[in-house]
Amino acid sequence: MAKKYRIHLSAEERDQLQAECRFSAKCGPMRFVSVRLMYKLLVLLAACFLDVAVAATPNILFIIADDASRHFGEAYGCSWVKTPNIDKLARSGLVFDNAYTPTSKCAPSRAAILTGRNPWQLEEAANHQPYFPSKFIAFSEVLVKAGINVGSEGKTWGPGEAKLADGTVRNFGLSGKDAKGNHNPGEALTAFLKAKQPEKPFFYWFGSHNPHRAYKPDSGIAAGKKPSDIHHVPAYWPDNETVRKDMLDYAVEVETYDSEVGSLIAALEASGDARNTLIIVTSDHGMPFPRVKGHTYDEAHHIPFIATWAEGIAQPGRRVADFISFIDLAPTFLELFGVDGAANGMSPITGQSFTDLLRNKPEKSRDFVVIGRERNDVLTRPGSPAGLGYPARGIREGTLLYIHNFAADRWPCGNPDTGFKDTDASPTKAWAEAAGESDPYWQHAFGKRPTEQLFDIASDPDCVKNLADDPTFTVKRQALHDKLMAELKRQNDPRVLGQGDVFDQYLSPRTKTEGKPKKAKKLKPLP
Ligand SMILES: [Ca+2]
Repeated sequence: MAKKYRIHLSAEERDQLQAECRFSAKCGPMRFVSVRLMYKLLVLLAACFLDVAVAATPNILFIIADDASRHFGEAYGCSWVKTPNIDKLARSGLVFDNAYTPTSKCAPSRAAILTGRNPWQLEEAANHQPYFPSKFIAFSEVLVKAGINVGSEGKTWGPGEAKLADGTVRNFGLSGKDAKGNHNPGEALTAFLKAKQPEKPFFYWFGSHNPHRAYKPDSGIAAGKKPSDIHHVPAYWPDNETVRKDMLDYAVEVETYDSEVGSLIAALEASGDARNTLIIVTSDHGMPFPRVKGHTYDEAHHIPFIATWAEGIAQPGRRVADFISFIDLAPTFLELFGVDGAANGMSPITGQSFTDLLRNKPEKSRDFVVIGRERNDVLTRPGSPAGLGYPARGIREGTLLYIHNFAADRWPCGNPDTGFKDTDASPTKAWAEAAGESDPYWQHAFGKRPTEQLFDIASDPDCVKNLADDPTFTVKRQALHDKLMAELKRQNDPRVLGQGDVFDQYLSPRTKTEGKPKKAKKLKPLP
C-alpha cells in the first residue's frame, strides 16, 4: 500500500501554493514560491523517494478532567493520589508548572478553550450556565469545516444552552455521546479511529465527569486510603477527619480519571496512531471544595497540564515554567492543523500558540496570565435574595497573584441566607457552614473580601496572607493593578469599560426553571 505523507504548511503558504497552482494551470510553469515553502516541498518530495519520516501534522487527543486540581501523583508530587497512567505520560512528555484557566467554573472555562478568548470577551458565555452566543465560533467547528476528523466523548462545553443562529442545538462540532458512569472511554475512541477518514488527521476530545461531585461518602477509606496519607490540608480548611475524608473521596475520583486516561492511551496505541498524536491531559479548573472551584485564588485556576507527542516534542521529560492559559489552546491546535480560525469566522483570538514550547525554542514572552470571574451562580441576579454575581479579575506574574474585587460589598458565594450556592455541597462546606460566621474557616470560605488582594504564591500557595496593605509591596501591587487594568482594557472587558453590570443582566437557561432560592438549612456545629 502506498505510504501517505503529510506536511504542515502555514495558512499563508497554502494560499500561496494554491495561487501558484491556479496560475501555472493557466499559464505554464510555476513563477515563484517562497524559499521556505520550496524547502518544505523538496523535503516532502525527498521523503516520498527515500521513504523517511517528515514532520507531519499531528493528531490531537485532548483529555480534560472535571474539577481536578494538580493532584496527579508523581507528575505533581502528590503521594495520596495514585495516577500511574498520567505519570507515564508526564515522564515521556512535558509537565507544565504554570498552566492556568482564566476562570474556575466549567462553562466559562470551557468557553475559553473553544474560542481562544477570555470569558469576559465572550458576552453571556462569561457566566456559568449561560446561553452561549452563536456569534462566537469554536476552533472545533472550524476543524470540522476544514475536513479534519473531529470526535468526542463525555463532557464538552456546559452546563448551559448553545444554539446556532437558526435555533438548532449546537454541539461545537463535538457530537460524541456524553457518557457518564463507569465505562471504558477507549472503546469510543477505537470506534472513532476506525471510522475516520484515513488521509486526514484527527482531533478527539474526551471530557471526563471526574472528579466532579457528588462523591460516595467514605469511598477513599473503602479504597484503602488513610486520612494520615494526606501530607497537606490547605490552611483555609480545618485539618480534621471530615475534611481529610472528603479529600480522600475526591482522590478516588481523580484516580478514576487516571484509569480513563489509561484506557484512551491503550486504544490510541492499538490504533498505531500514538507516536504522531499530541496528547494533552488537563482539568477545567480546581477541586470542588470551598474557596477553590469558582473562586479567584491560585488553587482554583492553577491547573494540571501534561503534553506528550513522541514525534513532535523536543527534549521530552522537561518541566515548563512558562505561563500558559486555556486561551492558548485554540491557536495552538489551529496552527498544528494549519487551519485559519479568522478566515473561518472565529472572533480574534487573545491567546497565543505554544508550539514553540513544544519545540523547546521559546519565541514569545509568557510571563503572566490574567484570570477572573463574573456570575458563577444563576441564583445571583438582579432582584434575587441571593444578591448579585461577584466580579473579580486577577493577574499572576512572577510569584505574585494580584486580585481586584470590583464589588467588595457583595458576598463571594451569594448571600449567607441563600446557602452559598456558588460553592458545591460537600462535607467540607457543611462543616464550614455549621462553624458559623465567627469561625475563621467560615470566613475563608464565604466571607467578604477587600477590594485588593495580593499573595506571594512561593511562600503562601494557599493565599491566606493578604499583602495588599504591606508597605513592602506597595510599588509592586500598584504595578500589577495597572498592568491588569491595561490588559483588560486592551481586551475590551466591559467590566473595566464602565459596562460591567451587563454580566448580571444576562439571562440563564436555568432562570426559567429555577424557583425561589431556598433558605439554607441550619446545621449543628460539627466536631
Ligand atoms: Ca468543572
